[in-house]
This record gives sequence, C-alpha cells and structure tokens, in this order.
Amino acid sequence: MIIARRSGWELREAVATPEAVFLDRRRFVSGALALGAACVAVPATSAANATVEAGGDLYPAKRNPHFALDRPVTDEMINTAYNNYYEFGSYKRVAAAAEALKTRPWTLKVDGLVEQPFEIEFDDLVRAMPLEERLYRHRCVEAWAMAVPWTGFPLKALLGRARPLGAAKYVVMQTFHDPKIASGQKQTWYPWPYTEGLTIAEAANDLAFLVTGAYGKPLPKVMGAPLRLAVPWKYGFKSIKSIVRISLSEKRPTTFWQALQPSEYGFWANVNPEVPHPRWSQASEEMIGTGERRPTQIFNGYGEWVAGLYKGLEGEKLYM
Ligand SMILES: Nc1nc2c(c(=O)[nH]1)N[C@H]1C(S)=C(S)[C@@H](COP(=O)(O)O)O[C@H]1N2
Ligand SMILES: [Mo]
Repeated sequence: MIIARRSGWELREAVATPEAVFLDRRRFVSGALALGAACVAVPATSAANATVEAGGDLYPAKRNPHFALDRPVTDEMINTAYNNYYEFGSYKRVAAAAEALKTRPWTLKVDGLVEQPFEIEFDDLVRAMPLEERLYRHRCVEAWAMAVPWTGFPLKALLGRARPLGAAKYVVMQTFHDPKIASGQKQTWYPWPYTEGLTIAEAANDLAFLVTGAYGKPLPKVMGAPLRLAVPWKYGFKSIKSIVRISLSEKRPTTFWQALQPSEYGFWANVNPEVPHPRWSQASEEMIGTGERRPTQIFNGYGEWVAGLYKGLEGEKLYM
C-alpha cells in the first residue's frame, strides 16, 4: 500500500503553482469568506473548507504549452449538454442523470502484474500528482469532435508508482458498477462494467492523460468525475470515464464496445480518415456547438507523438 505523502504535495505546490494563480486562489478564498459573511447561514470557514474538500483549490493548474490547438476550445455549456455516458442513458443529454453518481469517497485500485499494488483515495491521489492543463482535441467515432482544456497528469506517472512487472503487456481500466444509481447499468445486455485498455507502450506515451478537471475546475460528473482517461489520438470511446480500477495484465482485454459489436469496434481504435466505420465515413468531423466541419486527421493530428507506437503492428486492425 502506498500512502500519498504530504511532502510530495507541498513540493508540487511550491514549484508548480505560478504566482498569479496562487494570488487568484487567495482572492477566491477571501471571496468565499466574504460570501460566507454576507449569507449568515453559511459559516465562512466551511465555505472555504468545502472548496478544498472538493479539490477546487487545485484549479486552474498551470497550462502545458506543448499541447496547442488548431481550433477554438468547445464552449463549456455545449460540452456538458452533449455527452456519451451510457451508464446514465444511451442519449446525449445525460448531465442531470449523471449527478446521481457519488464521487466521494472514491477509491482507485491499481493491481495485477505490478511490483507494488495499491489502493488510494482520489483526494490523496489528486494532491500527490503533478497536475497540469492540456488543450486536447477529442474525436468521437460517431464523427463529432470537440476541443477541451483538461487538467490531469500523465498515466505513466501513476503506473510508475505501481512498477509494472516485465510480464505486463496491457493496462486494463474499469468504470464503477452500481445499477442502483446508474440506470443504464440495469440494461443487462451491455457488458458492464465499462472496460477499456491500452498496451503498456501506449500507456507510457506522454499523451495518455488521466483527467481530474476540465475548464479550470474539478471534472463535472457527466465528463467522468472524479477520474477519466484522455487518449486524443484514438476514438472517444477509448477515453473511459469514472475509473475505479487499473490492472496490469498479460492478456489483451475485451473492451466494452468490442464485446457489444466486434465488427464495428476494436481494441486499437486509432483515428484514421481513410478507414470508414462500416456504417459511415470517417473522412470529416463536425465540431459540436458550432457545427463546423473539418477534415479528419490521421491519429487525430497527434501522429508526431504516436505513429511510432504502431511500427510492426500493420497486421492488426489499428483503425477500428
Ligand atoms: N464509462 C464510460 N466511459 C465513456 C463512455 C461511456 O459511455 N461510459 N463513452 C465514451 C465515448 S463514446 C466518448 S465520445 C467519450 C465522451 O466524453 P465526453 O462526454 O466528455 O464528451 O467518453 C467515453 N468514455
Ligand atoms: Mo464516442
């Protein structure tokens, strides 16, 4: 069992928080105090404590300038009104239903073929990891796209703590399973819990990002709070939400969509304009909100980072 160390958190606070953000944060806290004084019902200290408990004091994190966009960021209101989160319904307006998810306490389990399996509370994890903001494109297999300021940390930083064994070939990730609160999980023909996976090499790529926030705030439930994946060179269904378990395995997992419809969805799911989905073209994509159409890019524009991962794998179905 690895316990998040305070010293790690203090170090991150000291070196990674730009002065301006820190000052802003103080202003926010004193704003909260003032608000507390005005509405007598809420004691000042509890308003500030609530912010800290929800992790709100960690945002916004410093933006990593390496991840620039070729398009405007998708409006936050548009983003939270158009989502895929089948646990809460197989339609796009699931934000209200997703509010039923209890995201505290939230325990993440890291196990399987690792030297050091551990369980960690999300609040300890998020304070132990080096948070940064990245602007990422996101391309759903349904041919819609968006651009999002995610906050999080590289997946490899977490795996490093578990120290994968030499025999581990895949990183398998799972979403919570609780049909009492997630009505979609009462639909027993779906292969719950939602499962996704990456090869070790993909998971170690710098682009593979574990997300804890969006738009400079803690992640909303509908986007997969408290912890989701973002692998922007792959179709959106690979970016699994509300993760409770990460297991290292020798065996390639059968993923949620693959189990449901293997002729249409595979393990790799790398974005490619030239390989159509069996039922529609992937040559272009529509930006949600603006309706603008853009040509699809190979690896969703991230080939420079990831194309090398697929050398020697040409026999695999890399693009479905
Ligand atoms: N657990 C879980 N993760 C999931 C999904 C889901 O239904 N359940 N949908 C996937 C799909 S198809 C997409 S496009 C993205 C959508 O993320 P967004 O709602 O933040 O846009 O989440 C992915 N992760
Ligand atoms: Mo998707």
